[in-house]
Amino acid sequence: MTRVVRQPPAQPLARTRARLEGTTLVELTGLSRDRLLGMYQRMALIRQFEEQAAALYRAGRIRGVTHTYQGQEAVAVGATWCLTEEDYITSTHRGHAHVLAKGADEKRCMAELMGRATGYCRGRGGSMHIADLSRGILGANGIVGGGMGIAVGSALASDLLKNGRVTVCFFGDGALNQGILHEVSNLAAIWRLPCVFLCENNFYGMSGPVDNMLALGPDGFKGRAQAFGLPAVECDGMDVIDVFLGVREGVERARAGEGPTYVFTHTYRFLGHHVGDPLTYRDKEEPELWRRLDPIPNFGRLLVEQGLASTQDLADWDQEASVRIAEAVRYAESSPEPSRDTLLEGLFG
Ligand SMILES: Cc1ncc(C[n+]2csc(CCOP(=O)(O)OP(=O)(O)O)c2C)c(N)n1
Ligand SMILES: [Mg+2]
Repeated sequence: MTRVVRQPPAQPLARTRARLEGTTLVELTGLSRDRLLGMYQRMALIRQFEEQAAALYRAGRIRGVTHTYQGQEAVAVGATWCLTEEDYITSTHRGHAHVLAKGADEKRCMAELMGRATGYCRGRGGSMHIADLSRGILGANGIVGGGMGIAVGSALASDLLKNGRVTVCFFGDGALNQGILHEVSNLAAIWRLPCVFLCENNFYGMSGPVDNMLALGPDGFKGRAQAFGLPAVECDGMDVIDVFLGVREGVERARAGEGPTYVFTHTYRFLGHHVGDPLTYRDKEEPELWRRLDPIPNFGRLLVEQGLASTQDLADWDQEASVRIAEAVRYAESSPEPSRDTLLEGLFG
């Protein structure tokens, strides 16, 4: 197996900075100042949630397996910032961030991770199974590629009901090799369903580097979409604005009845595949290189340069995020475990 040190893009937010020549962030994105600041605040909340989830898992206070998302926050937030509350997402085994970005409550998420009755799935799903249908969150999923059929089913329902809702299907580079992807891409393309296939290429599936796992033609990732006659966009997954602009193209196309789009984001998970991963397959130098592109402080600096926030604001929002997550942990720990008499509830067969 080859072990290459993957070089990150030379400059953080390079694509956004290039687009900002002669304009402002508000003009470039069409987002209000509050929405732009909200991107930073949500990414900070997700980072704190993930740091706490990892610490709690290591301390034995969360059972099962936990996959965290530090480094990839720009993808979840950039993508969901294109959506309305009524739109849908499907998520993955690395899904805490997707659901938090779509507006899930951090207290109920933390309670789910800790197996408590107040969690989104009453403590029965755990880290990989958080759903909140009231916010269009159709579920994280422990099966790689498991969200894809659900996403296209949801897009078909929206198409039949003509309700104008779009579904964003999050999945990893590893899921690009799942058979279901080909089935649903074909169907969604033929029926021009309103969905966006959002690939988070973090360069590894479990312990397998993407170079050893993924056969790509001369057009790289986009070639996969071209095979279905679908348009594709490639984004810097460490740049929340670049992700937002890329996914928005897909969402607009879907809403206009023009069918699905593939969005390939290139991003990086700073930590292991799961908490406790010994990371023997990755060079130690590599995450350090990518940390220079950390999507949160780099976006914070841009907000300050744009005159939208002060460094003190950023520090305050980081602090607020850690207070909210500490409260979420307290809420979860003071919640009861599911009682024995509910053991048979929610079973189908
Ligand atoms: C169908 C299926 N096969 C294998 C697994 C075991 N597994 C869990 S995560 C994972 C790697 C997924 O990689 P990727 O899609 O790139 O997501 P990432 O972990 O990088 O976020 C594998 C193989 C699984 N959960 N489901
Ligand atoms: Mg991956």
